[in-house]
Amino acid sequence: MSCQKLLLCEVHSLSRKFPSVQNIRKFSSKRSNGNRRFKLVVIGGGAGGCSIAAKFAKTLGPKSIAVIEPSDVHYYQPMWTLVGGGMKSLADSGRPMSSVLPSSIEWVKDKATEIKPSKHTVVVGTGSSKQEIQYDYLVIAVGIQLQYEKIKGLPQAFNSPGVCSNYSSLYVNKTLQALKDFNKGNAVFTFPNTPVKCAGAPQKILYIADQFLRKNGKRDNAKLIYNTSLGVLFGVKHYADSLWNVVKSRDISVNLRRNLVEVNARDKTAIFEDLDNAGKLETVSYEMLHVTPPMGAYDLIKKNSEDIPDAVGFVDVNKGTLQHVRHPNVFAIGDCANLPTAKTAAAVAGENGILFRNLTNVMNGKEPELIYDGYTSCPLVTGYDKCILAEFDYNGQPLETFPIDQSKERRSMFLMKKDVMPEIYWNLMLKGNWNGPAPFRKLFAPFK
Ligand code: FAD
Ligand code: UQ1
Repeated sequence: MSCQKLLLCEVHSLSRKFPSVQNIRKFSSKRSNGNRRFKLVVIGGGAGGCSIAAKFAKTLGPKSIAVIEPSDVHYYQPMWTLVGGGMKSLADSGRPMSSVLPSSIEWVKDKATEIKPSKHTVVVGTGSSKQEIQYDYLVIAVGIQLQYEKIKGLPQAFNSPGVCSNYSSLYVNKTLQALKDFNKGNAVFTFPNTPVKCAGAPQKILYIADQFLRKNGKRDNAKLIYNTSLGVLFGVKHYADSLWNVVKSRDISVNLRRNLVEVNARDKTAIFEDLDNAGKLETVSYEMLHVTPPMGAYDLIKKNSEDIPDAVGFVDVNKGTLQHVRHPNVFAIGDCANLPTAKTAAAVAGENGILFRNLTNVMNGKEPELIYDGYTSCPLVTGYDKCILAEFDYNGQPLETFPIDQSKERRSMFLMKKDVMPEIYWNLMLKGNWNGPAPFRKLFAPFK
């Protein structure tokens, strides 16, 4: 069955498991009988868009908020690391969009195609179905775009065995299949030469693969290779030191400054450029290839929204207040914002309380008052029962919640990632009631 057909089956089974909220107001941009002006418009119904819409749904009246989001399914993407390793299913990671958006908002089930900040307008749809939606206040939460097509030979190579990627609902099920099919040879894992979401995920699956192959008696026949475009294993030394120990103890080869440029599925080779020697290419044969795709700002922001992006293409916000630097009635949250921190759902949790208070102030004619410290977290899963819980701020300073050394591999942190975090996400964060673990950090501070 093709990846797309598999996905459709998933969507149908999800709708049976999580019935849609009955009274949610949904209109397609093709029908123009709905209200087209809203006090608050949120673009994107992912981690950031859902959680911020939920917060404002509690304070603004009905019909005040519109969420523009084209997808039928909302995915808890952090679970895909575990899906790739066979610890959860893809269906476990998704819920119908209608069941996670607040019931009092208007869901514009379409794609935003242009933002016109000078006219306080978002354009949705294209061609004859194009329509304009007006806002008093705007929150941009569209995430970051996957760009598999920037690698020669992709995405076509995903149709061949052994090529997989935890970063997409289309390809994540191929990871477990590739592990099961593996007999001998190279298992290669990549990290692109672009900003990414969850910078730890490209190596989490490397460690899971190592454990999987050991459990199945195939590790001796395997060479595990981690080729990363970065010059370091992880951006924060406190955790990178521990990860180097993991890599050495598990006999994994790490090559820094290697960027995947081509996949040749016919002869099962991957071609990398050496970022320190211009023009030098290296060909690596693979039995299994896990690709972390290049990523970048969506064209919506980068090309189609005058005065919204920074020079690179992400939404140009104040890194403390999350308010747009030129348009005071526009804010951004999550992966689409040009915040100099690691892009994660944990960062979204740290941001959403700040954004809510600051935008509420602006709505009441006051100045933003809260300042985001860049809090982000990456549960670095290192196998089927271990995890290093990285937590840090804008300066790369550890900002740890628990009164233990979190740079050590721990089973408790693995259980938190696997069993506790999904509950926090679905039941607290998406309902607007989780601003990250700062209160727990304060509670545990005396025990550190
Ligand atoms: P998203 O959640 O991606 O949502 C963006 C939404 O915008 C989507 O629903 C999309 O359909 C919509 N959209 C896009 N374009 C448009 C448009 N033009 N118009 C309207 N809507 C649009 N984070 C962690 O904290 N911990 C982890 O362990 C972790 N592991 C991860 C592992 C993997 C494999 C992956 C892929 C991610 C992981 N993350 C993790 C990162 C986390 O999932 C993201 O950082 C988080 O989802 C960002 O939230 P967001 O709202 O900015 O973007
Ligand atoms: C977190 O708050 C969060 O957002 C919901 C995540 O995203 C899935 C995380 O992975 C982590 C680790 C946190 C931080 C939470 C705690 C309890 C340390």
